[in-house]
Amino acid sequence: GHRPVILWFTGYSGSGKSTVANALESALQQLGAHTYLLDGDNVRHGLCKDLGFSDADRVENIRRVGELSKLMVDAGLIVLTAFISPFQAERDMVRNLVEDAEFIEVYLDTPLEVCEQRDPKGLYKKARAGEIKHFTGIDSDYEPPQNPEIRINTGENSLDQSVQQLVAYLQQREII
Ligand code: GGZ
Repeated sequence: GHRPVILWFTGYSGSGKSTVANALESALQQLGAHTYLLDGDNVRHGLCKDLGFSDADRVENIRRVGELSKLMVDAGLIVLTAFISPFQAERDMVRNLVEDAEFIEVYLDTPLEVCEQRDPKGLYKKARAGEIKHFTGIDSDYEPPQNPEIRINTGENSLDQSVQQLVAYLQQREII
């Protein structure tokens, strides 16, 4: 069994949010937990397809994802979300939608230089060239979490180590 929670991943593009969240989801499913992973791939083409990357659109994106996550927690799932979610106010808003014990902020504290070096989709290069506007870390803000439950630097830790850190935390909190 497990307790329903939101595992809210936040960090720059290329920081490892989706990679770590996907690997953690597999590990949780192997333990028999019922999970759902929300990210840009399954949200920005549907529920949020009217939204872009202005500050206001990001705020609305996170508001919708937060409300959806709350419903999924009410349904008993472990919800993993992988959005940049650059602003503390919106992350706190989601935290306040659910019980204290049901929100776990996971900060992918991978330095911007490492994310830009990885540049898996070539987006940083385009942002530097001015071909993409309002790119997080280049010409759009990212507010680091003030009090994240978990901090992970994927520049210094392997994927297995990151997943282990999260699984150990969830076991210690008796969530799984
Ligand atoms: C940031 C952008 C932008 C801009 C497109 N700024 O690495 P990716 O490609 O796959 O993940 C990024 C994703 C960010 O969407 P989110 O929904 O997570 O953002 S937020 O939480 O701020 O609403 C990136 C791609 O979309 N992308 N343009 N200008 N990321």
